[in-house]
Amino acid sequence: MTKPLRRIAAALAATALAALSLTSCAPSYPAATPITTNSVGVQMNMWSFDSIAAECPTLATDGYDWALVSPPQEDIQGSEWWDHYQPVSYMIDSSLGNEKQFKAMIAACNQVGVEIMVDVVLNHMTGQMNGQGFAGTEFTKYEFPGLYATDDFHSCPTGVDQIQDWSNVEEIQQCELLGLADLNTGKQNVRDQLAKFLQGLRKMGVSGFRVDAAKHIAASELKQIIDQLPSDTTFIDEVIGEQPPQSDYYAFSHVFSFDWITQMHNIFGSNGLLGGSADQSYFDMLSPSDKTVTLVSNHDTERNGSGLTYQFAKQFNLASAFTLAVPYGKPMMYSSYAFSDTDAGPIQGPDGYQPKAECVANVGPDHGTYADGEWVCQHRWPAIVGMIAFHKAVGDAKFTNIWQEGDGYGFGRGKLGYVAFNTGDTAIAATIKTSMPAGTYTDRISGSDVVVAADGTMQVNVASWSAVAIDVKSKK
Ligand code: LM2
Ligand code: CA
Repeated sequence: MTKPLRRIAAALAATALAALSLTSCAPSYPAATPITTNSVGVQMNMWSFDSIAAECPTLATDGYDWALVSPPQEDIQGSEWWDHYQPVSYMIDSSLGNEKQFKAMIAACNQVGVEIMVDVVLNHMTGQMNGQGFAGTEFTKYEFPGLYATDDFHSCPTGVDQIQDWSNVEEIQQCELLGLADLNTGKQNVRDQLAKFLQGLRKMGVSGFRVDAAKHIAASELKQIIDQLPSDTTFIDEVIGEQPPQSDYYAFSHVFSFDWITQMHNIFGSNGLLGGSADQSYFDMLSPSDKTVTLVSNHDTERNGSGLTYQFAKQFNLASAFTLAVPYGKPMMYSSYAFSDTDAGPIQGPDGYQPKAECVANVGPDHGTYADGEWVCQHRWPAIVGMIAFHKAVGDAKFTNIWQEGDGYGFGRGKLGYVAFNTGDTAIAATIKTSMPAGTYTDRISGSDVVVAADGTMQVNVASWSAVAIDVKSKK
């Protein structure tokens, strides 16, 4: 090479190198779609990675945009579901599956357009004094090899390890929840370790996170962890109770609405307060719609009596349909397994891993009784699937044409949809005024025809503990 040529070559190489180092400085994260009021998620509680991978085509067909996976990291050994909330390392290996299966799940789901959200336990490690984790990691309560040493954990300012005063934010955040070793998220190295865990998951193709026990982490410290993730990452924080207020977390996260869980339990669990609860002025009193994930139940409320469950099938079914019907929040459905012992996890194989989940036959609220460990598959219940389509068809159209008659309650969503609920024990035959264009529609719940007359009225027969729902996309 001649001198000038060599110089040009060197210059070119330098530019290429600069370009390369520029791109390698920019984080190499796959793109994620932040959740919106139009998207629908589902918590696949304690579903194994292989099972979720197999279910994703069905989830996609049914209109689900994202699925929440139970905590995937190495946990303590045992058969209880709650072992998964006691991390001992950030290796992906537990009864739910290993890292290879985890990645295969993400690929299978992403391929059909279902994004994966992961439940992450950042506040604490295990509460066990010592032991060996699922993948063989040896630990003591405050020593986790390669991750944390004793001074990486909070020492509770009261001198008693456990949280005692649940109105004191400092205690809530710096003392131990249920005796679980409380990470000192005030320390940079601890935050970096947690961020590294999340970055690793995000790089594998995870789109976002449920932050377990988020209220037990100071908002300013959680923000510093979240700031280390790309801005298209979705965060949904678990902030329950009065202190600290959920609003502390709005600037960088969504929150779950525990008020919504309570409300659904009140309305559908007892005796139809339905009317007054479904109007705009009620929603205005709740957390901001755009920041809120609405849900009927989760793995905790399903067990502690505060939320509806598959055992109250018709109520759970209608409450889920209602959550999808209203112009409030970003809905997350719930799917789980049957249990009589609140500690019991799903059935495990001899190697400790869960066998593949299979939905019960005759999936739906009329299934009847379940054997322990059977997969209820609420996410496939016909009314829920029907209302996902309704939810997407009506977008953010406002309430119109409210109808109320005995245990019947209905509302329109602008000119885009109409839904009527019946929480009574007898069917209601009614003529309801809508703003829908005249024509014949398919009821999203029963599949029968519904005719809207030229004046917008429809004659419907709303079955006991059911609903009738039509929308522009179900017009024949
Ligand atoms: C959560 N959100 O803030 C989870 O949604 C909830 O399911 C977790 O509790 C909790 N926070 C901690 O992540 C569950 C379960 C507890 C269980 C913990 C830890 O509801 O019962 O506590 O996971 O596995 C268990 C024992 C408890 C014991 C504790 C520590 O049930 O008696 O406390 O482990 O050894 C002494
Ligand atoms: Ca804490």
